[in-house]
Amino acid sequence: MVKVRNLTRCRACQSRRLYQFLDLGEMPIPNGFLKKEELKKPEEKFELAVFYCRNCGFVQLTVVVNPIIMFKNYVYIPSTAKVMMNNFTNLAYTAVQEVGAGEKSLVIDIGSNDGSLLTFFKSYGVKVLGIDPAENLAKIAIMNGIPTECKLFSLKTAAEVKKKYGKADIITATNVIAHIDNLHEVLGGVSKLLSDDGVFITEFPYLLDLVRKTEFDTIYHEHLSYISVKPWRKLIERFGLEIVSAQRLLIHGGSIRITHRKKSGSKKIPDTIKYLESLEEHFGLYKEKTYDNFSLKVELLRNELVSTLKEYKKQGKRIVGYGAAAKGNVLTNCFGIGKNMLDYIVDSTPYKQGLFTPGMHIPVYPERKLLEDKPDFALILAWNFADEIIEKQKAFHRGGGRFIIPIPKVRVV
Ligand code: DWN
Repeated sequence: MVKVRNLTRCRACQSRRLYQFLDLGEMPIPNGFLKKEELKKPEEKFELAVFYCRNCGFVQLTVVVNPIIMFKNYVYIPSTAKVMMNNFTNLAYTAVQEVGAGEKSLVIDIGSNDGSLLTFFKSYGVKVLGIDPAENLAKIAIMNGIPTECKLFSLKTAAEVKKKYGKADIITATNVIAHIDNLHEVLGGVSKLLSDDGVFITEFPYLLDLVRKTEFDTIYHEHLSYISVKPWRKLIERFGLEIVSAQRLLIHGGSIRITHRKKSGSKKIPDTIKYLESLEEHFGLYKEKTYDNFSLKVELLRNELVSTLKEYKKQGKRIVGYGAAAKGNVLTNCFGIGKNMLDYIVDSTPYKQGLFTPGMHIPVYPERKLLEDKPDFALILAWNFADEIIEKQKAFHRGGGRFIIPIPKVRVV
């Protein structure tokens, strides 16, 4: 199996005019958690660096790690966060209203994970189908009554699904578009699978938020692309689709929900799209200088966070991590924050507890350890859920425990 390939052309426009602006070093895949007995084995590391496409503005990793390595057995589930479940409730409601879905309607979720989103759709009486390559999660979804095809989505999968289930009235893809290498094939498949009056709704982290809030740790091997509206619009129009609306979301450090329909022939670009594209221009998303400045801001953040942690360690303080997130594994590996600084990490995901983080080999424990052990500080590695976590751990806070939030700036609360 080819484990990794170098990107030579832009994933969106195929241009070779790629400008590398950030190199975070070599590190293991971000959800490559290890069992105790695996710690002694050599760990595969892959380059983590980023290109800006001078032709269309699409931002993407310099290498593509084989998705089978990353997604065959997957430990990320969105259902650990109330914020995500609230977002799914809203997405299902909005989509059903948009197309007036009923019991004859079919909703397909690409990257359906454990079926959480489709469970909300199912409550409207529509037919649902999940498509996801993670065997472990597909099993859970099926057990929860969500029919799921366990495979990667592609033109071939789209043809098979259309033959077996018919066209879809709603196709969703939340936090999966950024993970897809063969975007052209997937968008071709969506276009074939979507009914003429159907909607295709995507949600992905928004490049404008990533750049403005220095969210460098959301750059990892699972996220092949970092997307802004302008290059995305140009790309989807090649597949007979058009954007009908876009909505910025607070989740995952700042995301964007984009609703598409089949091209209606009108050349009119919705005002929200025009506004977002002008905002992207205003913040320099289509200038190389912006990305050079971004790299500098990452260095400043590294110095600020590491010196803060070192100072507390010098004072004899005990610090732990909170949230064994993929982004946390990037931050700890990139900044060299290991067991010398974090005694352990607590996390609510059952599949991660008892394991060790990739690269830094920091042990992961259930959340209850925080109150049992009462360290001085908890570094919130899942900073995108800081409010939810601090609310949940009020007792730790009232007992004198302090939280360190690393992004967008180092803050102690
Ligand atoms: O795209 C992706 C994003 C959406 O999610 C995936 N490729 C991978 C994943 O990235 P992540 O692992 O950085 O996602 P999260 O959801 O930000 O990770 C949060 C972590 O924090 C989870 O392991 C769960 C944990 N958590 C916790 O321990 N207590 C979360 C909450 C809200 C909590 O209260």
